[in-house]
Amino acid sequence: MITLPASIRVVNKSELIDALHIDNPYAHATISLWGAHILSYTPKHDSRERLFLSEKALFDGSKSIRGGIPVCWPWFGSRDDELQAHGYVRTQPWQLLSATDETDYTELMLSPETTQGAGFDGIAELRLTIRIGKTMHVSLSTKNVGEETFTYNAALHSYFAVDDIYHTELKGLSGIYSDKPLNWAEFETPSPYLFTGETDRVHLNPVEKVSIKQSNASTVIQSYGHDSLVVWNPWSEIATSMIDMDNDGYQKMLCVETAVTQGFTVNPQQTHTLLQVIS
Ligand code: TA6
Repeated sequence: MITLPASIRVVNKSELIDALHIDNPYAHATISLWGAHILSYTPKHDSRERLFLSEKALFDGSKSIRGGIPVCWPWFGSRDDELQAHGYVRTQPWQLLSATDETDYTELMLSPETTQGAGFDGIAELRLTIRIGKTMHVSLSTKNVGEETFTYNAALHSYFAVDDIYHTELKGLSGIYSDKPLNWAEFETPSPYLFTGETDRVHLNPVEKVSIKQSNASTVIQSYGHDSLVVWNPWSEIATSMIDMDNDGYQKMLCVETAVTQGFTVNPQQTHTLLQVIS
């Protein structure tokens, strides 16, 4: 491992999984080296945890960690029965390439053990760059280092913490969305955007700024390089059927995912970056 700056120490999440805990003048954050999975982010100016992490999240390597920010790549959603949903980099070890304390933030750069896997033929270099400061920047860069063009999908599948999903409003989205539970039928985005049941929607309006409004606070999410925002809450019945989610866990979370779902084509030597900024 590289030499760590003063703000970072290694913590053990399980026998298999180490994480990096960052504590700098602006924020606390924890990042699992398994999946480059951000588990928590709390800016110090308001001491409010921005991310939801399931109390029953598994750290045994059997599946992706439930909550935080899973990195979905090189596809989004299910591909076919043989291949795991949301790609294969969220369930592999990542390596820390660099970590530095800068004036306004701590910056880390990570890469997965491999970008090669069944279901993807591209030759790619993948980097996740995270800046922990008064805001958190999460930037996923995909570089084509091969000689053939490839097309990929991806998502920063962020689980945001909410006090109470029944008193949560998502602001900033409009236009048509495709509804997964209703066989991808298209509907107009509701206004106000409130939550009363299972929600699993791909909004093809790549708006840059949305916010999750709760009674006393708002979390602002800015997105760049995306073609969609995905909004997900499993609600009660599905949450109850999940081994890594409390029955009531759905009341404390809302996924707002900065995503490429329509396929982004990357030419040789080109880089495409998906960025989510959380404040
Ligand atoms: O992003 C929404 C979604 O694709 C849902 O359809 C739901 O399955 C969710 O992600 C969680 O997927 P996971 O594979 O992490 O259980």
